[in-house]
Parts: sequence; structure tokens; C-alpha cells
Amino acid sequence: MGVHGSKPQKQAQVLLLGLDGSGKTTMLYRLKYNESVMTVPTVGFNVETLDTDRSSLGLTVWDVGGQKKMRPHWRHYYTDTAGLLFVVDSCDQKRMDEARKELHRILRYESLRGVPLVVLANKQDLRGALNPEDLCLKLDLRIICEGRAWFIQPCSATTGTGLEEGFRRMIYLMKTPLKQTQEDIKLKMRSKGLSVTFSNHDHNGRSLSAGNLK
Ligand SMILES: Nc1nc2c(ncn2[C@@H]2O[C@H](COP(=O)(O)OP(=O)(O)OP(=O)(O)O)[C@@H](O)[C@H]2O)c(=O)[nH]1
Ligand SMILES: [Mg+2]
Repeated sequence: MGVHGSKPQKQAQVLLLGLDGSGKTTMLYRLKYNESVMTVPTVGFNVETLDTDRSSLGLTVWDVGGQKKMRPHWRHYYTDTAGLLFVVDSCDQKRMDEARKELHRILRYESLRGVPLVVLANKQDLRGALNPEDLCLKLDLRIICEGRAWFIQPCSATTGTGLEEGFRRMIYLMKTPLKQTQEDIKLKMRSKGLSVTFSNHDHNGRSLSAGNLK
């Protein structure tokens, strides 16, 4: 993901949320400057634009502080959000339930209906990090993600591993109609000799996507 491109790009607003300490700000500045920055807990928000090499879509990323006192303010950022990135500290098992509750609360907001979700399973560089499959269960993603395109991406904001993939996935989900997303997943699975069925439909009868397209 190039960040210094001069070509004007269409901008999409995406929201970076997650519990305090999950790694949102570290991630934002790793992507922007390809550097590890020392962070302090965010009071308020950081906002940065990220240009992308391969896409005509640039991202305006809003990183909003995740401390308890900040969370009531999250909803003020939902309008005009084209994509939601939810960061989880994959090692913080004690607060996984808290993360699940906050994510579910966010996804229930009407203004975020149908907005694609990428869960960034951060801190995969640490011993004991839960893998995406376990996180998917702990966060109850399959049930709560009915009616939206979603993906879970393992990553490390410290090393940078997986970050570009996660953000590219977000662009893909924002640009691709749900039905096409489902077809792409089916094709990929078939090429691996696997089959997949999508049984859920939202109230408009649109097909839903689920799971990991690698
Ligand atoms: N080992 C490791 N540490 C990380 C990673 N990402 C972030 N951290 C560390 O986790 C701590 C919190 O990171 P922040 O980026 O400030 O977290 P935040 O989500 O912005 O927190 P709030 O602003 O309070 O919401 C810092 O000490 C980071 O260095 C990672 O992928 N691996
Ligand atoms: Mg922060």
C-alpha cells in the first residue's frame, strides 16, 4: 500500500475501532510511515489518508480512542463510514468478551447496516495469540455478521505483517457487491477442491458473504 502517491484518488472513509491498547494507532502510523511509533492512549481521534497503489480508492482512516470513556463517542463517527475495521488484541483473552460486546454493539447501529467489516486480529507476533478461527468463535462473528461482507485478518502492527492485506481486503469488500464477493469466495474454494454454501439472506434477499478468502 503506497502512501505517498500524488494521483488524486476517490476517498472512502473507514473507521478504526477496538478496545484501548488493541493497537489501532500503532497500526495507522505503521501503514502511513512504515515505522513503529511510540503511542500514548488516544484521547479523541487521529485521522490520516492512505493512498493505495493498485486501487482508484484512497482511504481516510479515523482512529478513535478505545478507552471506556471514549466509547460513547464512537457513534458520532458512524455516518458516512464506508467500512469498519475492528482491531482485536489477539493475546488479551481476559478482555475478549468485552471486545465481543463492543463489536456487537457497534454492528447493531442502523447507520452501519451492510457496511463491510474487517476484523484485524492484531499482535500475532506475540506468543499465545489466538488464531483467526478461534477469534471468530470468541467474537461470535458468524452470527453477528449476517447481512454484511466481512473478513478476519491476522496481523501485527509492530512488524507490519498482514496490515496491507487487511486494508486491501477492506477496499475489495467496499468496491465489490456482496453477490460478487460470494461468487469469488466460491471460485477460490472450488479451485482448492472445497465447496461452500451460503444459506443466509438479508431482508432484501441479497446473498451474503462469509469467511476467509485467501
Ligand atoms: N507486540 C505487539 N505490540 C503491539 C502491537 N500493536 C500494538 N502494540 C502495542 O500495544 C500498545 C497499545 O498500542 P496503541 O496503538 O496505542 O493502541 P490503541 O488501540 O491505539 O489504544 P487507544 O488509543 O487507547 O485506543 C503499545 O504499547 C503498542 O506498542 C503488535 O502488533 N504487537
Ligand atoms: Mg490510539
